[in-house]
Amino acid sequence: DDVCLSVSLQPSEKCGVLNVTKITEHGKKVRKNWTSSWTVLRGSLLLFTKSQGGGTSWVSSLLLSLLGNCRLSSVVKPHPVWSKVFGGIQSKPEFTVDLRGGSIEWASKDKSSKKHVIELKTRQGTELLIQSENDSFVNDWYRALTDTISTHAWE
Ligand code: I3S
Repeated sequence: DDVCLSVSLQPSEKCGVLNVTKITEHGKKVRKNWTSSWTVLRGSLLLFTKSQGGGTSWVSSLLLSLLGNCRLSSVVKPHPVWSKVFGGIQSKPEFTVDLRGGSIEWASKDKSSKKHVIELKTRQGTELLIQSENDSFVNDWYRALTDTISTHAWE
């Protein structure tokens, strides 16, 4: 299982490993595909990067978290040296959602059999499930996402 860690640099910045699947895209239901994702919250954007292979993903996450640097793993292309050191993490986000105008709630039992599942709906008609076995970790994310949505409510 992935080790769950997160760091908060600014209130709007947070990162960690979460299980994620889309359930709806552009208003259309899609087949679930749970993946372990390195997840970064930056401003109103939530970025997901697929964690690669078992061990490396959490080791990289651990090191990145200890360094307190969310930036290494996404958007900004990491310096080649860092890429070598933290080889388990891809530099490009797999997908990004804009939280502005979105909504969040705890997923009902019929949405997933898993525990601690957040359901996130975007204004663009994408629905995601976000999950971790670690409940306090998921609670932190729930709070951060809720805060972000309300902070950007009038944009
Ligand atoms: O809501 P569902 O369709 O029961 O979700 C489960 C399936 O997507 C399943 O995949 P396949 O039906 O493609 O074999 C996944 O392996 C499960 O993880 C999904 O359910 P949970 O309850 O874990 O979200």
